[in-house]
Amino acid sequence: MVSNRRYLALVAIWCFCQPQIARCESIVGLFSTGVDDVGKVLLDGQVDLHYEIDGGFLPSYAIAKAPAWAEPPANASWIGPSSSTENDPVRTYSYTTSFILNGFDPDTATITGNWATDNDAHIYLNGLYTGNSKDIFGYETLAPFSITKGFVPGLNVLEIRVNNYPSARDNPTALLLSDVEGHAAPVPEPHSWSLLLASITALTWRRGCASNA
Ligand SMILES: [Ca+2]
Repeated sequence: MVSNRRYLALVAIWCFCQPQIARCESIVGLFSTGVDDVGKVLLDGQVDLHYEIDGGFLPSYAIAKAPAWAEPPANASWIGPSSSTENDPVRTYSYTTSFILNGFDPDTATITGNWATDNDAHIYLNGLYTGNSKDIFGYETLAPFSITKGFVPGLNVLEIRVNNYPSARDNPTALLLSDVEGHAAPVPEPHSWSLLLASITALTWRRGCASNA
């Protein structure tokens, strides 16, 4: 027969494991580039409503890939400040998208995906550099990125700063993000604490029954 002390320990472990069992819930509102709200790839020239450039100063357009760029997967498209792969001014372009982390523990949040950029680029979260970078040939390879810190409760802003380098040839700039996923653990719900309290109450009742026997 399980002792009262061991019974309580098992119940406590079970209760506190509930948030862990609930891990890996998806963060809503994260999208690859060049898709609509249901993940359908946009036609070339259509505006991507999930990513704006320079704080909304410019829209981002889905564009066909330039010859030197990495091939986009079937679930994403290149986007850029122009509706075609024409020359773009040499400067830094700030692509931003936002999402809400209400109900999640920010310390458990992660975002993963793949990216390619023309030209070099860095990823920031809420204004802080995440450690993810691309060099001037960032357009050649669709490579993985991972963000594991810098999340805050409520509104979060994901920013990709892309530099368009000077070039004597055709010089477009663009960004490709694919397979973008976010996950986080929900904050512990009062439900778990209620279970623990109910179990302690049950244990007290068991002790009362035992002493009356
Ligand atoms: Ca370029």
